[in-house]
Formats: sequence, structure tokens, C-alpha cells
Amino acid sequence: PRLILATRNQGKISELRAILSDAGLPYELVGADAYPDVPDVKETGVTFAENALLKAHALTVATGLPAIADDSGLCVDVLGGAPGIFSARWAGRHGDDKANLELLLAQLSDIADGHRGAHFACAAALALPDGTEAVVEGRLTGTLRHAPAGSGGFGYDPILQPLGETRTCAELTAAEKNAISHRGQAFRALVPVIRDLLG
Ligand code: ITT
Repeated sequence: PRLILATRNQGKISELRAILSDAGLPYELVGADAYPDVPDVKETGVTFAENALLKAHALTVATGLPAIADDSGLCVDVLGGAPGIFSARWAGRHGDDKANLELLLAQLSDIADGHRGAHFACAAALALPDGTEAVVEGRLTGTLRHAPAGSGGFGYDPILQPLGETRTCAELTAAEKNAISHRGQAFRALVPVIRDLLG
């Protein structure tokens, strides 16, 4: 059976494929790009969980197939949790990872080590055509570098150094990142729910 990944973010798609195939889920995973006629849903929620559910339901309603969605972002302690749900468009244009990262680094330029705590958050949602839904969350805590390092991953990975690591997320292998990441935790927690509800 088909399970739709309700996202157009290629970084998420490749991580989700790896996380879900490691978990042995027997579904054909199809990205939202396979349904170009389905418009992007307006992310009007005020939490990661609300937005993940909005995205999953939109694809499920449009296709009649079960869908999973990810809403995620970087929450910076000294910014009171910002960019948070606005992470993908922090510098204005949706999905401009480089501009988002540069703006954030500039905003934090005066913040000294010891005050640069932050975490990635991910809400993983499942929606079924009959309206059934589930959502779980994961987080990855760390500190923010003063300059980017590494070329792996996507988004803010080059500036977040997980607690207990000497490397940034962008310097980890994909498998190392998935093992500890907000997305890995959230979707591994969603797997038994998917099995329960989809069989
Ligand atoms: P979809 O809505 O199509 O899923 P999106 O990129 O708009 O894609 P979000 O609204 O959830 O998704 O925004 C996620 C942003 O948070 C993403 O663009 C990155 O800037 C950041 N982000 C999330 N997970 C990340 C990760 O694992 N590493 C680095 N940055 C991440």
C-alpha cells in the first residue's frame, strides 16, 4: 500500500525514507511532488503539531490515501524559541536555507558561548482518510556555532552542534544524524502507531 510523505522538502524526504525503511515499514513511500495538483496547505497552526496535522490531513483528503507529515524547526533559547515554526522562512523567502542561516547567525553575533543553546523540534503526524489522526514529537538539543561547518543535511544543520558532540549536524553522516535527530525520534515513535492504525 501507498503512504504519502506530505512534504516537498527534499532534505526531509531523504531522511524520512531512511528512517522509515530502517524501521521496516512495508509501504510504498510517495512524496507530495507526485501530487502536483494538490496545493500546499496554509500552515496556520501555532505549534509544530498543529501544522504537521494540517499538512497530513490536506494530502489525505485530496488523495484518499494515508499520509504522514513533518513540521519542524530550530528553537533558539535567547530568542524565546524563535525561529520555531517560522524556520523555513526566517529571512523572508520560503525554503531559502542559506539566507535563513545567515540571518540567524547575524542576529546572534553578540551572543557569547554559554548562551547559545537551541534545539531542533519535529512533529510527526499521521492522518487517515476516515479522519483518524496521530501526532508525536522529537527534539535534538545542542548549541549554536558562530560559523557554519559541514556540508551534510539541510537547513540549519551546519550551525547546530548536538550536546555531547564535537561536530555539527552537517558534519555527521546521514545515519549518525538520523540516530539522534528530532526527526528520527519523532518518526521512530510514529512507526508503531502507523502499524496499529494501518495494519
Ligand atoms: P514542508 O512544509 O513541505 O514539509 P518545509 O521546509 O516548509 O517543508 P517546515 O515548515 O517544517 O517545512 O520547516 C522546516 C524548516 O526547519 C526547514 O526549512 C529548516 O530550515 C528547519 N529544519 C527542520 N529540520 C531540520 C533539520 O533536520 N536540520 C536543519 N534544519 C532543519
